[in-house]
Amino acid sequence: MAYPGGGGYCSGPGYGGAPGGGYPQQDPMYAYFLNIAGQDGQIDADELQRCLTQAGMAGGYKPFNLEACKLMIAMLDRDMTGKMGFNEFKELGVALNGWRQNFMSYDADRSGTIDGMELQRALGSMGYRLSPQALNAITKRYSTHGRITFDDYIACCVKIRALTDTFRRRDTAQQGMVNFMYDDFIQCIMSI
Ligand SMILES: [Ca+2]
Ligand SMILES: [Ca+2]
Repeated sequence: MAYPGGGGYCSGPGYGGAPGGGYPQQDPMYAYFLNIAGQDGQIDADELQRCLTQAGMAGGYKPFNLEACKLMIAMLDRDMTGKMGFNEFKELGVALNGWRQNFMSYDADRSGTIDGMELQRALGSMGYRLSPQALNAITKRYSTHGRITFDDYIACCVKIRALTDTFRRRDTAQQGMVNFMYDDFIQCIMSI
């Protein structure tokens, strides 16, 4: 099997459980959420980018990767609104913490970036079995001057997971092989 089985890291904490019941108004996070979400009470990619940039999540002085924000919203958008509601936002918090801990465990010198080899090791530890060629292509795509920042790392993790899930759904025999029609292939790739 070329990819992590049985749900991969999405079966970790924060996934699968029913979103917290009760009244969101009583949740201390709710005011913070509303402050980011603005009038419509939903967080879109621009709002999420602003929030994560202000929280210093991108490291350095650049804004948080907007592509990563879009990917994260799409990943957690259970009610298909295209934006992030309160429960989805809380799930994101859990996922972000997991990625951050994972990222920092590879960032030995605490520079806020990891190198290509470390990214490849991280992907391996998530269960992805990829050829050196595939790993090199990923590293090239997500690094800047050989270094990978946290937000680029997230973009990479979310995308490889989403594409793997899409592939796995079509790989009914679980053999790591699928026949794609051109139009279907484009739909899969372009919607992520
Ligand atoms: Ca909003
Ligand atoms: Ca939503």
